[in-house]
Amino acid sequence: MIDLIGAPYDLSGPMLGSRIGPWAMRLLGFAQALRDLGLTVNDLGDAFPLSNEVPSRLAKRYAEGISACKALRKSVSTSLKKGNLPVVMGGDHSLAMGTVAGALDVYGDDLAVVWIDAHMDLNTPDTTPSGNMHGMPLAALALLEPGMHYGRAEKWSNALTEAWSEILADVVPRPGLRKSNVAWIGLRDVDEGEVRNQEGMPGSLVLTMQDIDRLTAPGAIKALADWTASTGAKKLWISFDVDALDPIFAPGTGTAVRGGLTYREGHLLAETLHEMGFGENAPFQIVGVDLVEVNPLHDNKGETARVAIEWASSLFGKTIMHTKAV
Ligand SMILES: [Mn+2]
Repeated sequence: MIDLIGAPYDLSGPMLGSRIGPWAMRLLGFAQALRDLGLTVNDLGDAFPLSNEVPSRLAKRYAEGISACKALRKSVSTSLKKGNLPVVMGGDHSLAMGTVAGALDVYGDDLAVVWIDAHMDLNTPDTTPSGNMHGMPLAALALLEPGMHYGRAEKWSNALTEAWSEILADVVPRPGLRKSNVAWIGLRDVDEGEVRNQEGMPGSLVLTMQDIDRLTAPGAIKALADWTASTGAKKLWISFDVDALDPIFAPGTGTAVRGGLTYREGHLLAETLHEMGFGENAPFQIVGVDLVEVNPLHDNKGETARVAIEWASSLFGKTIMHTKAV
């Protein structure tokens, strides 16, 4: 059974609007699209209330993000313990600190994360160029301590440093996500500090858009399958940021970067992940999914919410000739 969970929070990115992403996906028929595949779908509603406030103080924004992540951690671990498959609709990508934390509560070292995104989201408070927490969730999940890369002292530092300590202490369960158990796909906008942080994560896999161009999509998918086997992990969390897709196909998102996955490259990836992660003979088990950074306020007639629904349908087994999941 699929548990749909809304996560209406968007204060960790530069642009407001993804807090209503879950509602755009609901109104465009996400649950029904999955039911049409023969799946049982339960929409649990939102993990925390949708707010119409826009606090100006950074400390308040971070505090709301932390409480959103705590609520999600609980919703996700509850869903997993029931044997269900949580699909979390964001919201911005900082929410993955909560969703993956919930999966870590249940699976620990057996969990690996496939991060499909234009960005690494691996900044620590000392490397972030923006102070935006949606660029930092993987660093928190891997419990990366701030280093001394830049010694930045911008205005966000104090509030961010405090929020970071709280996240590492209260949101992410020890010992955190194994540093080898992260694969990135679709990268094309990476910060210098993120590259250094990734150097401290041996065994993790980086597939940039250059890699996808050179290997082609099937070659990149083979590299992903080999990496997954190398981690020893059997449970996969798929964290899909719609900005992995080229802005031609997903214009409604906070930090669009051109040069992304084409519509079909994205779908081939979803279709192959389906084969890898579902069914009795599959080598791995997909245990949960994030669909984040759908921003209806910057969208073009609902295209981005629609493409997220279509991508998720492929992940859950829709193919061109067989619309029912197998
Ligand atoms: Mn992201």
